[in-house]
Amino acid sequence: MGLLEGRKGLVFGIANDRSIACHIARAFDDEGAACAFPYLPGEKNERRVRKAIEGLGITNPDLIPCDAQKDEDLDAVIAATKRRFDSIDFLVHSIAFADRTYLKPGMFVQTPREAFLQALDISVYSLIAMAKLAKEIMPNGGSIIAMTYYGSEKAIPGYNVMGVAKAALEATVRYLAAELGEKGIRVNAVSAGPLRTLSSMAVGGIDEIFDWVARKSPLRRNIEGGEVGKTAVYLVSDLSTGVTGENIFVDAGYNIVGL
Ligand code: 0WD
Repeated sequence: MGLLEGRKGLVFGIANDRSIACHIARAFDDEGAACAFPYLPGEKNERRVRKAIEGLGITNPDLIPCDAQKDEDLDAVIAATKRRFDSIDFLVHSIAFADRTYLKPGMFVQTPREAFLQALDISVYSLIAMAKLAKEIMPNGGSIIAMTYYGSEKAIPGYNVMGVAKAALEATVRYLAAELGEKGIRVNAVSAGPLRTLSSMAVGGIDEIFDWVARKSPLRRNIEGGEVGKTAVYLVSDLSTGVTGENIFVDAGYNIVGL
């Protein structure tokens, strides 16, 4: 029997088969969980998302269009989820966005207000909005997971406004964990090492980051998506019932080294 047998929930953020959310969905499916998948609306996007999920062997996936900047879309996701599952046990927030013009070394200081607000809205505020709605359909408690990166703590060339967003996201995880704990809802972040996805390719200088991690991390390599998936399983399963408000690094140990 799988570690997540009988559990059901939402996985936000599959864009294609490389998405971290896709690795998480695969690991959840392997452990017996049932997932529904909100995705960024658009015909082309839907085709890619469907293909990625069907590639996991999940036929007829529950796809729910949702632009995380729109409250009405988030409301619709919860309504559809209630119809489908009645209640849920987990929610994975694996979405982020920033205008790539400003994700280049030397461009942080140029970040316009609009790009800043958009990055923080999609990458951070959406977690608060999702948690507010999800708690209504988590009567038995549950687990919420957000994806973050070390650029929240240290200045990583090119990560720029996204680093600011991740710092805010990590603080948001702690405040949500503190407030929702009495409802039995745990909220944690997973800080993944770099992975080649649509989002990470937008970060100028990403190839140098991969090379550096492979040379300098304690494990002397980059991580694999499946390793994030396994940690997400841990955070949703009963193996982690005493864990909330944490930021768990899955980064081959890179964050512990000084040089
Ligand atoms: O190295 C990496 N890839 C790392 C990613 C290291 C550590 C953390 N992360 C984080 C990202 O910051 C993000 O929070 O993991 C999360 C998932 O990112 P990903 O899997 O690397 O990227 P991707 O496959 O592009 O998925 C992110 C998706 C979007 O993709 P695109 O490429 O279409 O922008 O977030 C979704 C969208 O599917 N997204 C939205 N969803 C709903 N509403 C929105 C939106 N407004 N904007 C973006």
